[in-house]
Amino acid sequence: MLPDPVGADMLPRHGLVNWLVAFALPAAPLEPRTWEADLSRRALITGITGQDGTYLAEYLTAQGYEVWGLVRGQQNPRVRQLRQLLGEVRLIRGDLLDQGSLISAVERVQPDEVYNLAAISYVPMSWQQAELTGEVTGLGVLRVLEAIRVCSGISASRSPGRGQIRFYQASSSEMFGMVRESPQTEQTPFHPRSPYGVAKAYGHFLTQNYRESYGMFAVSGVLFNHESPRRGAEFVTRKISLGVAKIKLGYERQLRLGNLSARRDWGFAGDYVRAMHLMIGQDEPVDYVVGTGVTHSVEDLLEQAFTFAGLDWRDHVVTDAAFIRPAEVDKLCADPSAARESIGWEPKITFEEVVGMMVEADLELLSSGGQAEDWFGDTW
Ligand code: NDP
Ligand code: GDR
Repeated sequence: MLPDPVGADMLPRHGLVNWLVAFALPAAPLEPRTWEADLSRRALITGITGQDGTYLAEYLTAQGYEVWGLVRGQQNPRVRQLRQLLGEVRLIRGDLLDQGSLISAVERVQPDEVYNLAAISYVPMSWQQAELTGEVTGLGVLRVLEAIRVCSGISASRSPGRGQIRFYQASSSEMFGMVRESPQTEQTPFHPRSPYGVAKAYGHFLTQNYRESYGMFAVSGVLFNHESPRRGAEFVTRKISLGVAKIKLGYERQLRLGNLSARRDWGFAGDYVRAMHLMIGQDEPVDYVVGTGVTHSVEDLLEQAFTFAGLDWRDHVVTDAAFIRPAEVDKLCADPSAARESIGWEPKITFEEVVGMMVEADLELLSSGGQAEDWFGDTW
């Protein structure tokens, strides 16, 4: 292995050996591993520094996996936080914009499972940087699938073997957009309403296409909104939980928001990473819709969060046209019955519980002198 040029602050709290940052190595043939029989499975997670990446890494580590995470950039500031959360995860450099880096990562890690969670995931940003969103959130899926295909020696005339690398794609309810029916199922057609939704639809169909073209074990989870205290500060749930904490502690008086009547099916991120693992462990690759089946408005969310802290949202919330999107998704609601019946997935944490958890965590964070990750608070 090449020497580690990473600064000392990237070294693990719990030992250098565990915190292995690997680099491109010469090509080595992949050894087939048997999913069912091998207890020490190896997972590669793209997007490990994001909300879901951290929960998934914790979950898989607890299941006995050796977990590797793909990290982009020379000095990614989120690595420090990741280190505090997850001492045992190994990191490898790579970027969804760089095909060679993904091939090197797959060659180096030789994973049994690849979870592609990396994306530009903030919907408003997808209008500001539509081309980049297409490159990362859309074409990035192609590059990860190609890395797996090339490293596994799969082609139109050579099918994957028994110990093939399994692939999970983070698809999104945003693909339903202007919904054709409610609740949404695996059969509901897509009508995306943002460049992000369009890019996700490309990744979704491409995953299906690689399954059908090459026989690869490739599944997509069509996940509805899921939240947690680790949610980025730009998303509405966290913007509200942080806003409540700032108002309660006297740092601010107002919270500026966009469309309060939008409705979403909000769940807890920790529950949703279990669904990812269940989907990748199926006998056959089948896509599922994953959500709670219950929908709430942004106004309901405000009521829940402010009341939790003993406040009335009507005294503090200001609607600001700058946060209204060029095209909105008005209402999303999952029908998760197929996932429940086929893979036994059910959410454990309710909307009320996750909102309470987030407000509590932000009150604690800010009152102990901590800060949320910087977000420069731009409008769409
Ligand atoms: P986050 O925005 O929290 O995380 C996104 C991750 O993608 C970060 O780790 C980020 O890394 C990484 N990333 C961005 N660009 C690149 C790139 N060019 N190369 C490599 N990595 C990159 O998202 P979530 O954890 O919330 O969501 C995970 C996935 O699930 C995303 O694909 C999202 O679109 C999808 N999804 C999420 C839902 C939700 O409600 N959370 C619902 C449905 C789908 P860095 O730290 O370097 O920026
Ligand atoms: P979403 O989540 O777009 O559904 O995408 P977000 O929390 O950004 O918005 C949810 C709804 O709240 C309304 N809203 C606001 N949103 C934000 N961010 N800021 C505001 O001030 C505000 N005011 C009102 C929005 O208009 C919207 O209707 C999330 C992301 O995680 C995607 O990556 C993922 O695919 C989908 O969920 C499922």
